[in-house]
Amino acid sequence: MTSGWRLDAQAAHDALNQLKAATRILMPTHQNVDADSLSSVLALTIALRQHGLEVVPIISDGSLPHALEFLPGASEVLLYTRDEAPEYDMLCLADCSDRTRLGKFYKDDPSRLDGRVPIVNIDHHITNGRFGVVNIVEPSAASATEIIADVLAVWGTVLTREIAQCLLAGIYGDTLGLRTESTTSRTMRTAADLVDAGANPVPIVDALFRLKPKSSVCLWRKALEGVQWTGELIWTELTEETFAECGAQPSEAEGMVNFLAGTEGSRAAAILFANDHGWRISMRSLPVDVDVAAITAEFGGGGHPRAAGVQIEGGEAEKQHFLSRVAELIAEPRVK
Ligand SMILES: [Mn+2]
Repeated sequence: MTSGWRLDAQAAHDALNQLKAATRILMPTHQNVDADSLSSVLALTIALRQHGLEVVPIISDGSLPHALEFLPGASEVLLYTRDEAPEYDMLCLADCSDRTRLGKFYKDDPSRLDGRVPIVNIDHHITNGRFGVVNIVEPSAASATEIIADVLAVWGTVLTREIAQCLLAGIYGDTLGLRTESTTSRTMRTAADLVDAGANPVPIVDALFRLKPKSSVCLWRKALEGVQWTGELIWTELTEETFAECGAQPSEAEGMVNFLAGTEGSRAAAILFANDHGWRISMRSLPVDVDVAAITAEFGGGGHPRAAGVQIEGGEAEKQHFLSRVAELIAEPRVK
């Protein structure tokens, strides 16, 4: 696939000027933090400190997944709610398509994101609400970190080995190791430049795709035992009890939906995470004519054409309605 985007250099300059006006910048991850989110935050934190700014990185819903502990600087990140958020007069968000993506940090006090504290918004989701004073939104970029690599070049940031390692981890995380449809030649060139700057793909591949705790095997076994089909939708459900029985963290289920999405006879895959008000649903598709961003948008969710999510409120009836509606939407057009 060819590369279809070019960074708006003026927006990148504007972002740095905004950030320079702050006394302290708070940089929260999105909820269910993943490699792209945390790597974006860590790379920007190191970069902005290099430019003399005070930055506090914080994980917005309280837990750092074990698989992300290898990232340079990860051990210093605050964990909201274990740690108090400090005073701040600027927010810098990366990889957040909307403000509710900030999970508990948002829910505890939505006024935090009402714009009174200016927001610099860097993202690659097509559904991004452009809620910042500066918005750098490039839906053709494979990851937020791919955009940040270009932003740092405009800023004149010295690309240290630590920054390069974070950025490459973010790109690998969102592209499953340069394997997704979103991966362009540009993504690959950026990845290659990061390796030239000292990034090492080996620990990234090990941490993100190979090493796993025993609890993950327990969780995957239960999830696979529970696999069901609604039409051409393959899905399974995970409850908080299942996570507790296995001693597993929510992040340990992240790869499962990608695994299911490759199943012969399916057109889309879903994992339903039961919570106290319904289900958080993560969806994937392989066929290019199945747009899960559009499908989840019908229920108030969003994301990318091949990877998206949505929260369904209610009980068993709402769940069944969602499943059968999705099955209807993904059904292969029959040739007459
Ligand atoms: Mn991302």
